[in-house]
This record gives sequence, C-alpha cells and structure tokens, in this order.
Amino acid sequence: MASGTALLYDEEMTRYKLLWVDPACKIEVPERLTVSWEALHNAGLSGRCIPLPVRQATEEEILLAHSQEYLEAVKKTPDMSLEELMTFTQQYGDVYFHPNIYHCAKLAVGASLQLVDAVMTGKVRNGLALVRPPGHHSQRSEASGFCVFNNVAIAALYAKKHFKIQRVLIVDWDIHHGQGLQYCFEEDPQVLYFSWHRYEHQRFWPNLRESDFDSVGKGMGAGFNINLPWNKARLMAPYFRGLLEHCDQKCLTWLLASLQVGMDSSDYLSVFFHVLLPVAYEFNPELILVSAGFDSAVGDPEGHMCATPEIFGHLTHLLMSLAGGRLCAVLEGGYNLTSLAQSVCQTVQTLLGDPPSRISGLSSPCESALESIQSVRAAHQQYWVCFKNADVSLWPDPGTKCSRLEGDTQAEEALKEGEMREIVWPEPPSRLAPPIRTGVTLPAGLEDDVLTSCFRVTGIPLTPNQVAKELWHPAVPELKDEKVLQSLGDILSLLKEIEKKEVRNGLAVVPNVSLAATFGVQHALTSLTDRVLLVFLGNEAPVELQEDGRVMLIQLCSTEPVETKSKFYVPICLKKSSSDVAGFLHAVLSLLLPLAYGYDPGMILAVMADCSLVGAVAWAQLIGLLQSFAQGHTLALIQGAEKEIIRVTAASLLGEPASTLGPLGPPLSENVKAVEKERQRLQTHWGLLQTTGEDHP
Ligand code: X5A
Ligand code: ZN
Repeated sequence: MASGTALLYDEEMTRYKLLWVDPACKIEVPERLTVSWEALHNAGLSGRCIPLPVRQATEEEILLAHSQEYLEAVKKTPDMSLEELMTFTQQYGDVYFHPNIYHCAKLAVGASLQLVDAVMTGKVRNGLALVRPPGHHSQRSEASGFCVFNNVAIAALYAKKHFKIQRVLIVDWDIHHGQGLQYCFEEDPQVLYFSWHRYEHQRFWPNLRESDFDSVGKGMGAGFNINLPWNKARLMAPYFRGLLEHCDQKCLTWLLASLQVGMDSSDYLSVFFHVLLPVAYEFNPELILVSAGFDSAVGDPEGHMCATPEIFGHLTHLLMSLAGGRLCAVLEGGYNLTSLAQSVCQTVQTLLGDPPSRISGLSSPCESALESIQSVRAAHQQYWVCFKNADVSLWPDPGTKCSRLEGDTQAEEALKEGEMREIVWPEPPSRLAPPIRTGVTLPAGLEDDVLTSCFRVTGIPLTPNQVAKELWHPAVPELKDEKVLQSLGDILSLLKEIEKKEVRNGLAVVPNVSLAATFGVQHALTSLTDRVLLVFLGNEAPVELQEDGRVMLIQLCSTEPVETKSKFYVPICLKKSSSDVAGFLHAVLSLLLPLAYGYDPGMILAVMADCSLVGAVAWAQLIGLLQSFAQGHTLALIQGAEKEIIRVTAASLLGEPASTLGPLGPPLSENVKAVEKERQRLQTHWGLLQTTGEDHP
C-alpha cells in the first residue's frame, strides 16, 4: 500500500508580484509561499515529506482546460512592457500580470500534475503542492481572482485521461467560489465539485448568481456540482452603524473580535457531516483533489471567518478515509500570512498521519449556516440517496429566504483598512505523536503481516483483588478465569503505555469484551482523562452509566434497546447492519461523528463485541474516522479471534487508509428512521447534530 506524503515547491513561484497600485490585488504576495514553506521547515514537517521536483506544464496539458486563444494571449505577457501588462490585465477581474507570471503559472500546473502522478502511481499516498498563482477562478479563456491557469481543473482532467479514472472529487475549501472549476465540470458526472464560499446573497466577490446552492450541475452533470453559500452578513445591521461612526480603531478591532462575524469550526464541520461526507461516500471517488485555499481561516482579510487553523487538520483527516487515502491538496488562496502558515502546517501534519488536535468548545452551527445546509440538501435531494430520507421538505425559496441586508459601504471601507491587523487567536498547540503508533495484546497464534508493524505489549496477570479495586465493584464472576485475568493485565499495560505517551493507540483481543471495556473505561477515567467515548458494537451495553457525563456511550445494536433520556447514552438499533452499509455509514456520519466532536473525549474505546453486526471494511472505516478524536488515543477491543477483523483494525490504527466501501445502495429506511429518531432527540443537547434552522424545522 502506498505511503508517504509528497511536498511540491519551487522558489521560482515567488518570483512575480504586483507592479502597480491595485487595492484588490495587493494581498496576493510572494511571501505567501515563503512563510508557508518556512513554517513547514521550522515545524520539522517538510523534512518528513517526500520532496518531488516541480516541472512546467506542457501546452497540451494547459489546453486540457483552456482555449488556444487564451494560451496564446498569456504566452505574450513575458515580453510586454509595464503599460502593456496593465492594459492586458484590465480585461479580467481582480488579477494582475507580471513578466514572470506565465512561467510561474506553468510551474503551478506542472506541480499539481506531478503530485497527481505520484499519488496515482502509488509513489506516495498523498501530498501538497505549494503553488502560485492559484487556479480555481480561472476559466477557459479568462484569468480571474489572482488565477491564470486552473491548476486543479487541469489536474482532474489529467487524472481522468492518464489514469482512466471515472470519479474525481474536488473539495474547494477556499473561501471564494471557484467558478472556474464549476464551469469546467458542471456537465461532467465524473467530477464531483464541492465548494463552500462566502456569498452574502451575491454581495461578495465574484458576485455570481450561479454560485448559489441551486446550481447543481447541468445535463449529465446534474447533481455533481455542490455549492454551499455562506450568507451571514457582518456588521450590516442598522444598529451597528451608529456604533461604528463613534468608533476608533481599537474599538473597531474589539467589536470585530468579540462579535462572531464569520463562520467558525462548528459551521465547517456541520457541512462536512451533513452535506459533503454523505455525498462523497455515495460518490465513492477514486481520487480527491483539494482546492486548498486558507482564506477560510481566522484572520484572513478576504474571508473574515472565525475557524482556527486546527480545523484544516480535521477537514483533511475526514477526507483521508475516502478514495483509499489518495488525496492531492493544491494551494489556492490564504492572505493572512500567520494564519496561512499555520493552516498549511495543520494540513501537512495530518497528511503525514499525526493525530489532529482536539477541538474544544464546538457548539451549534449558526442559523445562517443551517439555512444553507438545509437548502443545499433540499436542492440535491433528487440526486443523492443520502438526502432522500432527510426531512427537507420545507426549504426557503431563493427569492424569500432571507431579507437582503443593505450594504453599508461606509462601514465596509472603514473596516477594510486595519481591521484584520489586530485579530488574534491562540497559536495551534504542537501535535506530539508518541514514538509508537499501535500497541497490541493478542492471544498466541495470531501472527500476521500487519501485526508485525505493531508493538507487542504483555502485562502481568491481575489478581481478582486488583480488578475489583480498579472496577470499584467486588463481585465479578469471570475473575476465576486465568485468561481473563491475563487479558486485563495486558490492557492495563497497554493503557499505561498510552498514558506515558509511548504509544498512541492500541488493540486488544480479549476473551471477555464487556468486562474488558468496563475495566478500560474505569482505568482511563482514573489515570488518563475525564471524558471517555465508548463506541460499542453489540447488544449488551457493558457499563452502567452515571449521569455525570464522564462516559458517553454510543451503542450500535440489532435488538431494540431500552428507552433512554440520557444525553450521554445513544443506542442506535440497526437491522441487517452488516449488509446495510449505507445505513451504518449514515449513523456514523450524521450521529456518531457530530456527537464525538461535541463531546471532545480524551480517550476512545472502540469495542467490537459482535462481529456479525458490521462488515470488516465498514468497521475499519469507523476506526479510521475515530482517530480524529482524543489526539488519536483509541483503544480497540475485540472479542473472539476473527482474523480479518483483527487485521483491518490493526491496519486502521496504524493509519492505513481503509478500503473503500464501494458503491452504496440506498440505506434501509427503518435504519434511517432509527438514526433520525436519535438525532432529533439529541440535537438540542448536541448542536452539531442539527441540519435545519429554527424557522424551517
Ligand atoms: C484564489 C483566491 C481571491 C480573489 C479575490 C478577489 N482569489 N477580490 O483566493
Ligand atoms: Zn480565495
């Protein structure tokens, strides 16, 4: 299986800049690349990547997405005088040319193609191309928004052509709409384009009607273009005007920082859980291209969003479970140099396999985000079965959905100048990964290739007294069984290794999984953390839950569970779940992940008590996704010795991408109903479960 993360960069791409005065373009500076590159170096990340040489794209490659006329026109720019360059520039929107930009644009495309080549041939698993100029705004015959050639569009067309792949997913998390990408693929069902973007009901650049959620693709491509507009207007409410007039710079900055003016991490994650990921799994891509713009991070003078750089570690991680991990990220925007550099590091560190940082304090998505989520799900309901059963019948029609807020140009101008200068946010904590990835404790006779990459842990068998002490519980019948006592000793040493930060995660194959789970939870709560998430697959829930919230139990079972009112106990009853992979996935994406992000556990116990509940591949996917949490501290417990389950669990814990789930059929409607019932019950407690706004229930 492919491993390694490629990094593509060439200093040459810093050798062009704006040569005249243009307020719209002054943020697109060469330092964007140098600070990103240096930050990767200083964090010790570039040294862990596989450096790949950048090359110039050929004309033939550029012509995959652009017209001959446009190429010929751009080709003349290196010989133009300053005056000619300015005139040439004027025919396009928010872009500038420079004598060296044509050369750089060819390198930017070439770097993207080198990355696709390396990933598709298995030379590396994934990678990032740090490029300038960006690409996603440029169109067949048009430069736009700092973009000359459409790097990602060409990469997708190149991948289709040279590697005969039929499904490419493009995730455009830049804060602007990549209209160039939309135009290129809107009729193409082989390329699924997803973009979220600041829109404000068309008041934000590029101010296009077709950036709204109802542009779903055309002809054969209908359903394969997904736009998620961010409409929250900032500081436009009339009562702010008076305030602003009496404001000095300090006061302005304070206002901006204290008001949540843009979307935050909760909004971004909600869109992943309830829009992008369900569709992406259903689409089943063979390759993922990320239009990785970081102007969607806090501090950016274009985006004005509030999501901290850590979020990109999570977005990246969530995508790495798809397409067998084949992911190519290509830089687009990102104009706050501090925020950009941090976001680039978060992305690369996740690509390298380090556990994402914990994100605390996630709340609900804002009303405006919920409205967009609901609208886009409704608009795509007819194309994707994952939205079929969703309750989206009431959705605002585009004309009436929100009273359009009047722009206050004076306030806009006042803010544009120094507004972002003093926005501060805490530096992302360093993401230390223990030296050993996966510890295992296994009964004898379970040797396997994958398991040899794991670290074997054996403990001293516990005495019944020790167990009783750990469990706060005197009478446990199995305590006479030597194998059980040995397995608890093993688990204890595994947890101690995790506690010492020698080992990141672990796998134990045990004779009594219920006892082991209870033991594991208790020990983790005593020595490791104050919040444990127990994901339990089986019909008998192992722990008696206290209502203090120190344990959250998510139980996937096949028999009807007892009625519960607890917000920390989430039973999900799935029928025929081993064959209804779509239903299982729905439970994971729309319930389990949002709950786990909201709960923010310090340790995860993933327990497989009943192997008949779910297939090996689906389980492996779940284990992979769970490593978003608790800094990767997952303890997997498996009852019985089903070799395939043990092998895929170890592989997932080691960070190998799980096999794809394959084409998903429609989920069983009774399973969707069971999931929806729990989602409805819990959404007031756990805001990330919400998919609809208050006005449109
Ligand atoms: C790649 C990118 C932004 C253009 C903004 C123009 N372009 N106002 O982020
Ligand atoms: Zn952008």
